[in-house]
Order: sequence, then structure tokens, then C-alpha cells
Amino acid sequence: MILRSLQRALRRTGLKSLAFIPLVLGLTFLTTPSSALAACCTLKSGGSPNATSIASLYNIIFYIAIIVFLVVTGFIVYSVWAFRASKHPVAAQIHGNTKLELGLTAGAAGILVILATVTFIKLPGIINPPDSNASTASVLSASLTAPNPPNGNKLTICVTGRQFIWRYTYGAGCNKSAWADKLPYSYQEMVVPAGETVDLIIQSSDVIHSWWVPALGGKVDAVPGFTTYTWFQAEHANELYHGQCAQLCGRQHAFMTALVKVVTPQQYKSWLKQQGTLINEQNDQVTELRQELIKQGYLTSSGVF
Ligand SMILES: [Cu+2]
Repeated sequence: MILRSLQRALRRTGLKSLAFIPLVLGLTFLTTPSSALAACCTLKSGGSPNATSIASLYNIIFYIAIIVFLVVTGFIVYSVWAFRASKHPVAAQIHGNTKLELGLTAGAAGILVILATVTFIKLPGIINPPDSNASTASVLSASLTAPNPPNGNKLTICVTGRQFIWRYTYGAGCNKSAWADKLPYSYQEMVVPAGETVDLIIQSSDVIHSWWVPALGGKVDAVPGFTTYTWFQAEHANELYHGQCAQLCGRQHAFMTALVKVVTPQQYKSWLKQQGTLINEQNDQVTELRQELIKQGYLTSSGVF
């Protein structure tokens, strides 16, 4: 039904109107405010240098793709209209056009070379973490795992995905001796100091999840039995970044959100201390409760009722 009315409309107006499609698309693209364009088609960035590099690389490829799309679509629509059957009932028989074919091949190869060159220029900024700011040196902890900023100063946080929440453990050794070292931890909201290169050691305790806070860099899968890594360096304090598990991980996947709260190095230090104290207090309470339950015969020392 829709197809038939479309065909009728096309017959009435003539195929000429189709020629305006790429023109209209091009004009719409050029006249759309950059903020609206950013909201619809470009990546979030600005929170961390790697996110900025990813977004600028994406933009370059995106704009080149738009130009290629408009040129190809325009050429197809023009050809359909200019060589329509009513005007050219007998099709011309062509045996190739060497110049055109060489030009198209060279043009396509040229675009690929440009994209590859830009990608290789941008990649180091995405993969290699920069130095932490000198002012944050007091809150640093070291880890032997990659990636490493040139001066080695970084904050290590283990990100553990589990259905359906993220757990963050703060400090070097968080993937090996978190319990023995009684490292502080938090759930869902990660707290980090501004200006500090943060290394994330990403793991999963059940199914595949994916760590993704768009404004702070690319997404990285959390795979059971494997450890993956990424990094970010939040530039401004008093910011809150939103993220979302980017791998369908079960019924409550949509609720597996993440928050990254950026504070000053001083605020981070006091938060970490307070978090440690709160966890110890809670642990003491649980130990007391357990001892009481054992005393009253509700629980055995092995924890079995
Ligand atoms: Cu998940």
C-alpha cells in the first residue's frame, strides 16, 4: 500500500525530485547546529585525554564517510534520473572507462591511506597513558601491571563486574591481595582524584560485562578468567560521569550502571580513609554478630546452621 502510493507520487513528480535527496541531506547536515549534531551523532568526550582522542578520530572518519555517502548517493540519483528509460529507451553498451576506473581505485585507496595514517597518529594517545599531575603524587600507589604512565605514577583500581553491579577496589595489589590487605572498596560509584592517571584492572566474577564510561574513554570487556586493562585521567574535579555496562549480561543488565565521581586529591585521600574506617566498623559488627550467634547455638564456627 505504502509502496504503491510512493510509486504514484514518484510518477506524478517525476524522478527529478530524487536528485534533491543528497542535496537536502547535505544542507541538513551543514545547517544543523553543532550541539544538536553532537547530541545525535558524535561521541561523548572531554573527561579524559583518551576519550578526546577517540572522539576526534571518530569525527574525522565520520565526516569523511558523510562526504563519501553524499557523493556516491548523489552520483547514483543523478544517473537514475539522467539515464532514465523514457529518455534513453536503448541502453548504451559501454566496455569500461580506464581513466574513470583508475581514478575511482586511486580515490578509494587514497581515502584508506588517509584514514590509516590518521588512526596511527591518534592511537598512541588512546593506548598510552600520560603522566599524572605532579600535585597528585601524594595519593599514588604503584602496580606492576600495564598500562604504565612514563613516570610510573598511577592509581590502580580493580573493577569487578558481577550481575548486576560494579565493585571497585582501590590500591595496588587489588587483583591479588585485596582481602589480605583489607583494601578499601566501593560499589557502583567510583571516586577518583583529578589529574591522576588511573589504571583500571578489569575482571568479572560471573558472566561477560563491559566497562564503559563514554566521557572517560573506550569500553573494555570484563571477561571471566581473564584480566583486561584500560586507563583514564579525569581532568576536572567536582564532575560526575555516567556509565553503563555495555554487554548484555542478564535480566537486570539495564540497571548495571556506573558512576565516576572526580574529587580533588585532598578530598580523595580523606574519602579513602573514611571508607576504610566504615568498612572496618561494619566488619567488626559482623564479627560480633557471628560470635553472638555461635554463642547462642544458631551458628557453628564453620558458618553452617
Ligand atoms: Cu553487566
